[in-house]
Amino acid sequence: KTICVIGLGYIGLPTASILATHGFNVVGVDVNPKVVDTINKGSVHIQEPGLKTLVKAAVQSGNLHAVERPQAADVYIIAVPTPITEDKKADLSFVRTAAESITPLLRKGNLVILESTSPPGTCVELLKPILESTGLRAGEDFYLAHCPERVLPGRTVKELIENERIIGGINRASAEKAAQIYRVFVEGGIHLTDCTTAETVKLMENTYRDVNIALANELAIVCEKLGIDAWEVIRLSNLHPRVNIHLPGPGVGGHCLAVDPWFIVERFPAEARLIALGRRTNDSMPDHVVRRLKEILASTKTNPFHPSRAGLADPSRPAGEVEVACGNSRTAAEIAVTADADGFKGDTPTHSDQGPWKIAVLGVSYKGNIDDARETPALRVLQLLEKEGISFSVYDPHVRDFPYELSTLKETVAGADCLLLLADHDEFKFLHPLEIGKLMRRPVVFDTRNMINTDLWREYGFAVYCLGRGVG
Ligand code: SAJ
Repeated sequence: KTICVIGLGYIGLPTASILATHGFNVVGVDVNPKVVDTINKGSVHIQEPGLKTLVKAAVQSGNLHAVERPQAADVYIIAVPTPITEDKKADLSFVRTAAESITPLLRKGNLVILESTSPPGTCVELLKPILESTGLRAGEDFYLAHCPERVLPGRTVKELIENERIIGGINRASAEKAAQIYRVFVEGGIHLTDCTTAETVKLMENTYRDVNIALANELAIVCEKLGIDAWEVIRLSNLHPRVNIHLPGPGVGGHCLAVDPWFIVERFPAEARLIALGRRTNDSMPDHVVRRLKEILASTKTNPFHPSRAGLADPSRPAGEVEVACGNSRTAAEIAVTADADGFKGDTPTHSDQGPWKIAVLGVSYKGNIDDARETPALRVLQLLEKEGISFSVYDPHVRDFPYELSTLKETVAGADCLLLLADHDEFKFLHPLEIGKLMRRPVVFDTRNMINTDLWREYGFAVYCLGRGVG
């Protein structure tokens, strides 16, 4: 069988390669000649664990060949992007173009599968009419199915094989035909349904996660005001057998969670109120991060107890041992509490360093351990910092392609007044406060992902702030 996979991105490329290594003759189509060229050389334009090896094996087997225009095949798989417009509407232009490029090639007995995440009704209302313009009837002359991709970036290759698959057919025969293809390489269960159900299942999976994260983010803000720790609240709540609260953070990014819920809201704005609110809550988190950061900087500026670089706290001194120095409107007791909670302990050197704040921003991909910065909340954070006139340097060990200049870790941290941790890359969990503190102007860290060991950083004199954790 010949399979034509249209779109060689995060989903199309691994899918095409897996099909090729399972004996299908695969033609991969991408409009970008550079991508086509890279793949035909057995290389990749996307970083994903195991992908390079897979693509190489597929190309070397002779079963995968990339081209710029679709070719006649038995099966067509559409795996193109379905982004969102400025006004939060699904942009289906790539799906439409892909479908139109198939029509001259469509023959009796062919199977067309849509993998791209799409608003409910896309198969029935958009794809079917375009393909039927050929005079062939969907479900009778050719088969049409929606098989949404559900793999987690960072684990794509593994999940492509292991995950359960939902296959929605325009009729039962179409779902069965599509299932025959996926059964060849999918080890998880395969579940047949109709097209619109499959579209909605996919959207609801990501919507569930997005709304759940919004709940966690709301909790984080409440806990900051309460002076308690949201991470502890979540950990303890999740010990309950029927509770699974997700984690707060600087916002929800990527091309899935930040996009897909809008596909439901777009069609049902009056009904999908909770979904829209969740989206807005998550979208507001970068604003919250910058607001909190400004508070931290303001308290850093006025706090007379801030340990200078040279005076990194002596860990042997008991916590809370602070001296009251110069004028401050707070009482000594209040200061002692804040100082203890913030990790301001030990010596009390004053500082007179003025000048603009400099923030060391660590991690700008939309989540940890990946190179993908699409729809990243970090971008919004940086834009807000820029607007506030707060200067910054950016370091990310994974991201290569980013609108702001990326620096080395050393350059980023040098002379900084605050470390702002945004993406939860594993590398950051092992940063040593002593090394980092030596380079910074002020040892202050604001961790938006609860990544670092607070006690350790405090031992080294850092003022540690965490999203969702009240300081009092
Ligand atoms: N995030 C939080 N708190 C959490 C979990 C995630 O703030 O507790 C943030 C992440 O930092 C990131 C965003 O949410 O910015 C999304 O990350 P993610 O890991 O939840 O998901 P994606 O976008 O990488 O992949 C999702 C997955 N969907 C589900 O788990 C239901 C994946 O399986 C889908 O295939 C993918 O969307 C997709 O393509 O739709």
